[in-house]
Amino acid sequence: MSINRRTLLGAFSAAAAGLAGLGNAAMGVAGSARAQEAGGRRNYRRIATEEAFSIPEVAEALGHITRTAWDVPGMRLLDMIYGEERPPLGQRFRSGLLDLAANPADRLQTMDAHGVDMHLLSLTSPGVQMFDADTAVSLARVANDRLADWVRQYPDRFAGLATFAPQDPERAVQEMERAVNTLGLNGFVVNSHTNDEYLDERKYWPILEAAEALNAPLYIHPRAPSAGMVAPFQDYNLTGAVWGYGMETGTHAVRLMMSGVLDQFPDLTVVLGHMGEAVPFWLWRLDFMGAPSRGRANKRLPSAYFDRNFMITTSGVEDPIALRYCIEKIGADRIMWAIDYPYQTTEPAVRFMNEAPISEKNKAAIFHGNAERVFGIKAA
Ligand code: 1DF
Ligand code: MN
Repeated sequence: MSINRRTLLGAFSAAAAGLAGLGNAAMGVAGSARAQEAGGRRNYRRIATEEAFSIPEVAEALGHITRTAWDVPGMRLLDMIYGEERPPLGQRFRSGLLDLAANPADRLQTMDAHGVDMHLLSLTSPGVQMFDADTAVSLARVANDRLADWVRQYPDRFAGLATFAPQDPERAVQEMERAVNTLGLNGFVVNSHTNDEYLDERKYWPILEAAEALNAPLYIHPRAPSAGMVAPFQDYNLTGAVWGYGMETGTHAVRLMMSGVLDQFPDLTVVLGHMGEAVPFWLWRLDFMGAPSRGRANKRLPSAYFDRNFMITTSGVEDPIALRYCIEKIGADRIMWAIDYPYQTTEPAVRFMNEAPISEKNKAAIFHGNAERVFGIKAA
């Protein structure tokens, strides 16, 4: 997708959002609890774009890993959620992750209580990427089938990013094609490295090629840092969302820019969570230090790849100053709202965007218009 088409479509959906807004105001209470806003606040369609789930089969397989592979980065969190003895936080995460499998009404109730219209669902990190290839391939299929069932059952409440097993790129591509062409899912999630390898490696190019050809975004979600970088994150428990996730995933994104791999896939859309995993803050310096004139693998400035190929979401960064920086730096048409359910609570994530000191037009784009355009979600 070219930036021109993107820009045009963006202008179109912003205009459509304005019309929808008038419609809502004129209708008053639209017969749905979601139409009623706390404090009489202006109503937006709210599409949350990094919303996690699991299924019992994957939870069980991750439980097995916690009993057999202690020496792997990020195991502390996995044990909290999937181990036998779970602290209250681990139990809370686990119930949230498995609520769709248990009873979708539970999650819908939380969404309704806070005016969230839709979750764009993805199998929670580390997905199937810690399993042997055969297990990963078969669990990815099961997870995608289950996900497609929920989307089919509640088409105006759930959309979904498909999982695949990078351990076997050829079968990954088959599953990616099935996920879009047969299941109708909206894109893909990959949880950063796989067996300490990154997607710029040539053996993973078919995955990038498939995402581009299917016109389906690839959301690079965090996981704990790869073995080669994890050491200084270990002793203070920094491997997780506190710092390790962002450093790992930001590094993955920078590798895609600096390897030149994106010259092969100019129309690929990559999505980064967590306000862009710090990359937007680094763009000026990346361009200065990483210019192609310094004899590097990238043909273009890092920011040229970032502008052409990347979108970001607000997951887990409810900071209005960071949001305003990103709007100014990369543009509101490249930012999408997210909660990161169940790891973040819904109410503050909604309030953050409700109260963000930004224009109504930008708010509509970030709350729903950009997600509709980028993930092919039917406008409400
Ligand atoms: C956490 C955060 C866990 C995120 C996640 O998946 C996750 C956490 C295991 O708080 O431990 O996806 N996150 O995206 O920030
Ligand atoms: Mn997340």
